[in-house]
Amino acid sequence: MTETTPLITSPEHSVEGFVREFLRELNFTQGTVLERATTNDAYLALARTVRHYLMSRWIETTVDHYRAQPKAVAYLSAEYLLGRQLDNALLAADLEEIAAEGLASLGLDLAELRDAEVEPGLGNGGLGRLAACFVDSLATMSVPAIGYGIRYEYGIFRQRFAGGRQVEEPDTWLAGGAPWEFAHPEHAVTVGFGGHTEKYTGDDGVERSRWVPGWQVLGVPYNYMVPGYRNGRVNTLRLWSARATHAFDLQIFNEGDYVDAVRSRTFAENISKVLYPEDSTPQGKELRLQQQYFFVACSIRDFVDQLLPAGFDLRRLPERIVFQLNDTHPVVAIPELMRVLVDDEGFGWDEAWDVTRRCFAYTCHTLLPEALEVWSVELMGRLLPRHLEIIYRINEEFLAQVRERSGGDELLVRRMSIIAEHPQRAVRMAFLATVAATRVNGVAELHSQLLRDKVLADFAQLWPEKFTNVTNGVTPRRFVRLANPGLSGLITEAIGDGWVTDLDRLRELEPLADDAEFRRRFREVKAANKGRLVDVLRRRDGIEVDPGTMLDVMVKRLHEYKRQLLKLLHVVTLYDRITAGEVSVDDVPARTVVFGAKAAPGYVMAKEIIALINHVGAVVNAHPDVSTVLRVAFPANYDVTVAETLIPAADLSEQISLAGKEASGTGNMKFALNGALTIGTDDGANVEIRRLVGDDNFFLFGLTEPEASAIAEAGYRPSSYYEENPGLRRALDLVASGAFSDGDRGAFEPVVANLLAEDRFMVLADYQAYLDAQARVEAAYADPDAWSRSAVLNVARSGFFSSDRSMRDYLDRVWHARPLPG
Ligand code: 26W
Repeated sequence: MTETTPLITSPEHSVEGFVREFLRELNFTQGTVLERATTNDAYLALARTVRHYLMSRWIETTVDHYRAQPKAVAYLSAEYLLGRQLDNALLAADLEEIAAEGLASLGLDLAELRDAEVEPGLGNGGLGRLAACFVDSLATMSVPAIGYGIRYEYGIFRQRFAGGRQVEEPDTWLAGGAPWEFAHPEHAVTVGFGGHTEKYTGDDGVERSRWVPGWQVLGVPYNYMVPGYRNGRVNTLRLWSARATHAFDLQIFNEGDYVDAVRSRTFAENISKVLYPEDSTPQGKELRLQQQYFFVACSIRDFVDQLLPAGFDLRRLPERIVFQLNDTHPVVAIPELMRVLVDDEGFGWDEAWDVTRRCFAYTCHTLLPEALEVWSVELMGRLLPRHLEIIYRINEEFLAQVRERSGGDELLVRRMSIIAEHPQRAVRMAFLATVAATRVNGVAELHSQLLRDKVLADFAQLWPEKFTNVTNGVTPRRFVRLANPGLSGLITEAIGDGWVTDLDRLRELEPLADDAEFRRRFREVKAANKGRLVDVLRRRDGIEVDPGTMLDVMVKRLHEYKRQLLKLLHVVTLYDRITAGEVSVDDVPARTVVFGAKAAPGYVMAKEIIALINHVGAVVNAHPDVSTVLRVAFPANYDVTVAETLIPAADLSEQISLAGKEASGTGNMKFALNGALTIGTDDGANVEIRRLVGDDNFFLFGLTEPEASAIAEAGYRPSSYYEENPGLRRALDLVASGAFSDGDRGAFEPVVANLLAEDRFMVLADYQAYLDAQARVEAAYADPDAWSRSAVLNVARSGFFSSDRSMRDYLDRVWHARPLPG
């Protein structure tokens, strides 16, 4: 901001100033007094007070960006797993101590108010959390950027267990109030759906087509602050909420059909009602496509109308914006921009395409073929008839290029066509994104290589320069500085606090790995974090965990490719060996295996596996001998807030997916940065973690991707491993025997049967290697000092996995934009 007077004056940065602001909020906004205030009153007043300290930065950032008209980044994501906002805002505003002291002077406890916040669970897992880390880094790096998404009324379901089985409950995250959002109905956008297109001749004599939507909804923007870390910048996250264009149809109402009168209203509002809880297998539901088109149409209109100066020449749009497509979910933005340029702005097709194909970049986050979204031509044509026309034309021109470059190789044409002919005519969104984007990237080196070599091989052949890699990262502000204050203090004491915004500085810790005193203090911090976790799990879930045990943690969505079953077979094997007297409890280091995982409600096998984990856990925890050295804990409703307490307490991080299936993983990075050692396969970002922390500080096991695909190629016979490996056979037989289901042999028969018959993700093939690696873990854990030396090296060598570094890579390799410091 130039030297002109600040637009607004922030409250005084002092305990007195803070208390004054807080009481004003409590009295005048919350409408109550301290003596009568509920915890929620106090929390809402606190949140608004902190907002006030960030407001001037927010407005200055917005005004600066508008004045400077720099190249900006618009991150289009259907999911943002933000986590709680209070602590991050206090950190950004450097208000932690002042707030704690100010509240204490009023007899209020910051920790208690902190727990009153319900985290916005507007995402499923990795992809959603990554988006949240990325917008945090863009703000902290002063990059002109805006996140666009959907303000779901209900986020990811709340998970609870009944008889060990997952039960889903609606996520009423807005019920207690939403102090971090700012509604702007005055900037609402009208979005069309359905209807038909009609041809007409433009006054330039050109044959044109226009869309006549069948119905419309209003998109109301809600702005959220994205505060940079103490850099005076606050970026915006704009989430769209659907509203009916008119409250209700008075005409119909007067005719007495009240339900019908409000029908269109509920119909419209359904669009942003709830997050789809799937994170791998699209259900192809119409409402999902409505959600996708709704938020991208609002976002493109909003950017052109609100962020570009009036009369801006849209031919120069690529100089002002890059739309980053977070997986295929926002890809309908491509035909939408074409529609706006051709139909609304009167551009010619080629002109419009020349602009559009320079405005988008696409990140793919998966390797599972079933996770790549396709929309039937029937549905696309019914919901978005004009967009289907545009997609057909894009495909036509693209295939002409393919024919020309391949000398008319029709097989290649059919293989690369954006329109799949089988099993039904459908639009392949990943192909549309790849054709239109300037850059296509995977989220870890191995993943990006597999995209080039397998998933999008034909396209990488055609446009090798388009394909790049940007390895994921996580924000050190939330996942180290906030989640692990003990470790943060230790690091800052040793190397200063520059690491919070320059994580490569962690390298300076390396020599301290050889410092016995530093190692002792590191172990002390880990022990304290374990103590904190024990309290949280007891209070939250009534789960008793012994802090003196090795905490072996596996937290991520429940999916067969992530192989929670392999971890469970290890538990069953240990149980079997101890109960069979093969192993004495004295020779086994005491271990607590902690699971955290939600299953998509429609994913039957995943829900069976959750039930099996809970049933095995119940038997293990109740066994008089086994439970002295082995426990299973499965806190329900794993979310960002649980992760922030669990990860800093972990000793062992389970990253055991079948090689070639996990695109990257980001939990693996959070564990390494918090001083846990990883047991893992050479999959996703594990490969880069192992390379950086060193083989001695990583427990590698299992098939590599080439080995696994060779076995699959040759024909994988899981039962052969059952026949040849007695330990494996006994473990599977134990499950099949009903030992963990009160003798009911049928209870988990489907799980065992699938492993013996199909085992798509080769749990049985990697079983022995995994057991052997766990034996190495036990041997290593027997020497706490050596273990902590390895752990310190993991922290020191994991600075690369900062989402700030990921943003630098995107800025250099994909966006060609740069920060605009305050
Ligand atoms: C239902 C459709 C669907 C399909 C895929 C919904 C959501 C997805 C996401 C792409 C799944 C996802 O979250 N992928 C994860 O993305 C992370 C961030 O890049 C990676 O670290 C994980 O490896 C990847 O599984």
